[in-house]
Amino acid sequence: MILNDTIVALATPSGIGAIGLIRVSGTATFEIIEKMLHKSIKGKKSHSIVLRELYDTEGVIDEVLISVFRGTRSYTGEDTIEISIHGSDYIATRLIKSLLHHGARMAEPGEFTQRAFLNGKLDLAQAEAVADVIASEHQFAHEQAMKQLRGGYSKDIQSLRGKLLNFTSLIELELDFGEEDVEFASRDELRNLVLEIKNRVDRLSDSFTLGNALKKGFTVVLAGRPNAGKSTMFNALLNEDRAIVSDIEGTTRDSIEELIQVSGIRMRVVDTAGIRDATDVIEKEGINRTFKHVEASGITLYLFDPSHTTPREVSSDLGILKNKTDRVWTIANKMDLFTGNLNDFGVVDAQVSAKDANNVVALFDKIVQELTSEISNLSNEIVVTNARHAESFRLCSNELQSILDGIENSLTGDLLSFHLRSGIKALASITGEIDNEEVLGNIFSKFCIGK
Ligand SMILES: Nc1nc2c(ncn2[C@@H]2O[C@H](COP(=O)(O)OP(=O)(O)OP(=O)(O)O)[C@@H](O)[C@H]2O)c(=O)[nH]1
Ligand SMILES: [Mg+2]
Repeated sequence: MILNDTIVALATPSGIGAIGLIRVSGTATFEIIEKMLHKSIKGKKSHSIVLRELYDTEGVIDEVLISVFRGTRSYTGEDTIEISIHGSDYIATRLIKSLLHHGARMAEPGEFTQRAFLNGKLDLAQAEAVADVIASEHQFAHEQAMKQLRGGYSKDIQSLRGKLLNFTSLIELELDFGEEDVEFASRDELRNLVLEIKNRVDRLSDSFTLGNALKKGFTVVLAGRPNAGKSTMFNALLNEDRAIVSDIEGTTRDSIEELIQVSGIRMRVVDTAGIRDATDVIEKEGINRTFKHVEASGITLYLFDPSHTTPREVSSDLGILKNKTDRVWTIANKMDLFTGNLNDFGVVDAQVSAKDANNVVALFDKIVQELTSEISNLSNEIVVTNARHAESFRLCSNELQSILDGIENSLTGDLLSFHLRSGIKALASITGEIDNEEVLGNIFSKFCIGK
């Protein structure tokens, strides 16, 4: 990666728009733009905006606004200008062509952010958060990306690394004393420290399953016997007649899913074929699909009609479902018709009447509450949503476990130090204190051009 050339890219989508934005960054930024101006912008302070006409050999290209960012005060950490043009592909192409002619080159995807990282404006986890902020389509994803952009667990990681490094140097000092039987690093203290750090790292690592599910949309599967009212609840949630509802058992044969938002959390709700011993091949296939969805669900809501289902049937259904997924809630539906006692049915998590949408929203709020409290229990509301980070936390945790086992078995100092260093390296890779070109290239290539 060459840092001393000047890069250019269109930062807005191509096509017609009120405004288009072209970014230029690098040491020759101001030298290049001066060649296209009749009236210089020399002496314009950082963070000022000037109105100018830009020219190529053919004549005027456009009347533009130029935002000036000097030196380290820019996003990339180097001289940058942002040119706001009239949003036309013709103008953008002609302007970029002229910038290239005067010595700039086209930026690679993510290269502006990569420069920000290489110039120390952002750490790697923050740089990745920039891509997540741009990609975020709902409140949860946006919140997590913003937290990470503002530093997220970067500060935590730094402090954990610092503590581990301290111990590593003490242990390595022991090694210098060779034969002499000295112990600068108290093994008890090391054990406590490693336990504390492992606890934190494990919680972050565990939060990925939930964090990733929430980022992509938390899957809620509606399951139960035919006629339990699954499609009715599905329609109530969407507020439209999306799925066919009828009193004929086996109405829904294929699964249908839709996205909804509940208190800032995106949910993928799946209506499924009712579970029974079907003889029809199509219905059988539908029920197979139901089970596949249950297996992949974040939560499965088991709906039953207490007027037409026995406690024994409910408990048998629950046995099957809980075998396939961890989180199953039991929902008594058609409570408008039921006059008996629910006690015999074991734990019932909610009572609803899907037909009049009674208690349905409250039920989904309850799911959100549970997820929110789980997040805060896991790691102070910061969850890991990035697979690369999750893998590094897992690697670090393994090394920490090896240290704990090692202390137990009086492992020699050099081996303890090896595991300490590997653990530190795993943590460091999250914030980018690594010098692996390939990893870096891979991360930034996923960005869009102009960011
Ligand atoms: N009274 C009352 N009827 C309901 C309620 N929920 C659903 N029903 C009725 O129960 C019948 C079955 O509803 P569906 O939503 O089609 O049931 P399902 O679970 O999707 O059934 P399958 O697709 O066959 O598996 C329909 O006649 C609904 O109108 C409710 O809360 N109260
Ligand atoms: Mg149905």
